[in-house]
Amino acid sequence: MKNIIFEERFETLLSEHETLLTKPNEEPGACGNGVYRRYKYPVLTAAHAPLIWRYDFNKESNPWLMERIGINAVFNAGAMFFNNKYIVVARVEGYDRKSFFAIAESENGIDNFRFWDFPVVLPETEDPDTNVYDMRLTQHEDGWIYGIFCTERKDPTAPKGDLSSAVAAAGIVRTHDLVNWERLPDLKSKSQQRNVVLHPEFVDGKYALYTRPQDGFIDTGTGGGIGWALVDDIAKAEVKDEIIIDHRYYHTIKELKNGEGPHPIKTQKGWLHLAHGVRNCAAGLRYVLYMYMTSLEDPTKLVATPGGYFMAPEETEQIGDVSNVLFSNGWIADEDGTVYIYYASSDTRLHVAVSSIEKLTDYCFNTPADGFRSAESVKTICELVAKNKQLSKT
Ligand code: BGC
Ligand code: BMA
Repeated sequence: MKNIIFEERFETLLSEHETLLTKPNEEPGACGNGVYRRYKYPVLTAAHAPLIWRYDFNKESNPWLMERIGINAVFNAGAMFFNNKYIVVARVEGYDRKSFFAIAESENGIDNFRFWDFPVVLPETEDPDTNVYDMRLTQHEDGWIYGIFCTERKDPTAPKGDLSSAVAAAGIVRTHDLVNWERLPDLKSKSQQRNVVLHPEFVDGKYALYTRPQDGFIDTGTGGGIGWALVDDIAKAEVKDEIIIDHRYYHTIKELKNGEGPHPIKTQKGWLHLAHGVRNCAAGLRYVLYMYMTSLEDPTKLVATPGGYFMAPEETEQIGDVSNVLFSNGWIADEDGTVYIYYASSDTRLHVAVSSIEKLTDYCFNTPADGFRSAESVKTICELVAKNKQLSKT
């Protein structure tokens, strides 16, 4: 017997999904700030998740064609250019609050992203992960593609009844094809770690990691900011000497926490970094993106520190599962210098903004550094006004 409900829903589901996946993105009409262009539509949302992940398409076992597995959000994605495609490895979160990784690809980097049929099957260590998220991809000069991500497990020392205390550490995997992943031991470190990122080149013959030491699961405490550590063997990675290269400061956008975004891009003027900064306020934690540059000769030395945020949540980006958050752990630089910045808003969806290495470098070197006091901010504005007034006289 024909199952009308099933047939109708099947057609509608498929066509609505296809319309969403093939919807062209649009450049914004407004002139913007000249530094980057945000594209109008998110590149990935929960609704982009393949229907075969969510529906049992068998008429016998699912006569009403109901959704069986719900996807809650698609956000914080690592990114790379691979086999002539723009690839993102997104953090996908189910209705069950567990997140996992899944790869989506696009021909142009700005729309028509499509997930691969299967999510990433991540091998585990002998200590199983409760939750995994925020993978950074690095094509390393040793020939492997590495993925470093946060692995979270319940704190074994938490008092009975405390079901929230957890331990964050850096999990490490590597691959050649983004399908078969080899799990290496988690990064050993005296402190908890989140936002660990592998630098793409050897430094003094060693693997170099951006770290983010933290005293507790949420509080970075005495962990002063984005750190740096050299590691002899990535298959037995251990943070021994860790130095802080990008500090946190009182009354700035990174007062409470900061963390490296994707691995930095090499430019003629230094390594270009994208990071996130967090401050606390009555509405909770506010996450914004900021930039900095480090020296090619000594990647631990800051050479440009533009003040304030680079991007902050705007309009609909401000609202989501965890509101007031922009987070980025992926970007792709084309050979012509175009940079695709994949950023997520409010732990809910993934967007793209486009800029170029030249513009971002100019932004880093010519945006005044944070003066740390209101009077200094006024002084830099007055200097610019005076310079502009001078211009109109000539
Ligand atoms: C969440 C992350 C969050 C972290 C710290 C984890 O349980 O999954 O999204 O960054 O807690 O708040
Ligand atoms: C963190 C991150 C992200 C998340 C953010 C806001 O600490 O690691 O996964 O986007 O919190 O919830």
